[in-house]
Amino acid sequence: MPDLKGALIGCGFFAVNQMHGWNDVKGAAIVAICDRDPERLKIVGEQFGIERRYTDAGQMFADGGFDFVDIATTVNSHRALVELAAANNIPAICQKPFAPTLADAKAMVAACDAAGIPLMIHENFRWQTPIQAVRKALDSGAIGTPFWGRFSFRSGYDVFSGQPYLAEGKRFIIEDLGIHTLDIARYILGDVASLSARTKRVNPKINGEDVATILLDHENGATSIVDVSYATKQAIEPFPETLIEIDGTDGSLRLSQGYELQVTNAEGTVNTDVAPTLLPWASRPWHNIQESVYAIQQHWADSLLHRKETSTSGADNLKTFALVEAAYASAASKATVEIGTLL
Ligand code: NAD
Ligand code: 89Y
Repeated sequence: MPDLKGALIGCGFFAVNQMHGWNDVKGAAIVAICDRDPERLKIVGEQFGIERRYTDAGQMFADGGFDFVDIATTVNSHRALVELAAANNIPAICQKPFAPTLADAKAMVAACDAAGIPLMIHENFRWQTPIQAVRKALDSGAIGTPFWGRFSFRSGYDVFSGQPYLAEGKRFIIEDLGIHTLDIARYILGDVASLSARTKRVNPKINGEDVATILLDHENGATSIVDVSYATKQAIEPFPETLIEIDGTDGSLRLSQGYELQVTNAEGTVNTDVAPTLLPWASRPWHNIQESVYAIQQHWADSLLHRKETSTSGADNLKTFALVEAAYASAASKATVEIGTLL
């Protein structure tokens, strides 16, 4: 397989995982990196032995010599950098959250479509081993047709020490973490017709909401609840596990803390360990997320080489991002929001 050459923009907290992931991906390698902060550029450049280093993304595109760009910056720079990639006809991966607003996200998809380049949002949670195991169990027909679900992420983990900007924004948990949980709900139970949401801020030291409860009506008639919290202190901290309950016409499925999947139907109950692999460069408890970073990046390389659309393309991710916007709108108005009005 020919090697794809990639460039990465944004050498911060999370990009280190992406750089490790690229080292493991077959068929792609990072040849240039960019960060406007020379310190971060130096740290990541030396750690991963990358000699082509830039503090200006425009200059990096002007010099060229790469087949795709991986944008690992925070949300406010996403639109400008994706549009820069489109202007240079370079396929792009962009970290979540897609953009500051749905209008920006739509403009980014339009720019990439007009340039004829693929855009993938780095929405990695659906690539986690336990989430893939739930998808496979449903696809096997083990519980029949799902009619109800719960997708739950409740934690007291200190995310602010590694990502201090999360304490500063007016929006927090839905935009940062709930976006993944909403995407998992779509991935498992299908697209959403309408939703209603309630939010709270419990931690007085942050600006945004740290608790959200969202009721989803899926297009296929299933109902689900997405509940997320960073204000939940428990005996055993579950970060970063998404717990799932699905009831179907022929049985039920439970993904519980400790990465145990239980499937029950007329034939009985089967328990399976669906724990993620601890990759050599990974560390607990982040290994679940870290493995999914490698998985989504391998998916990108395979898709780009074989000219296939990615699972979390820009067009697909608009439907997840619309749920984020809808959840904030519903929490503010206390009304149900029809998703079709946003797309
Ligand atoms: P960070 O602030 O630690 O790093 C961002 C880096 O980008 C900084 O070094 C900054 O100098 C650089 N940067 C910003 N704008 C730039 C520009 N225009 N040109 C060049 N460099 C620029 O942030 P982080 O915690 O690494 O988060 C980055 C993104 O990753 C966020 O969108 C966050 O939501 C996302 N994230 C995703 C996951 C996941 O599992 N998918 C997990 C954590 C964070
Ligand atoms: O930024 C978030 C993400 O995408 O996954 C977990 C996280 O790092 C903190 O909520």
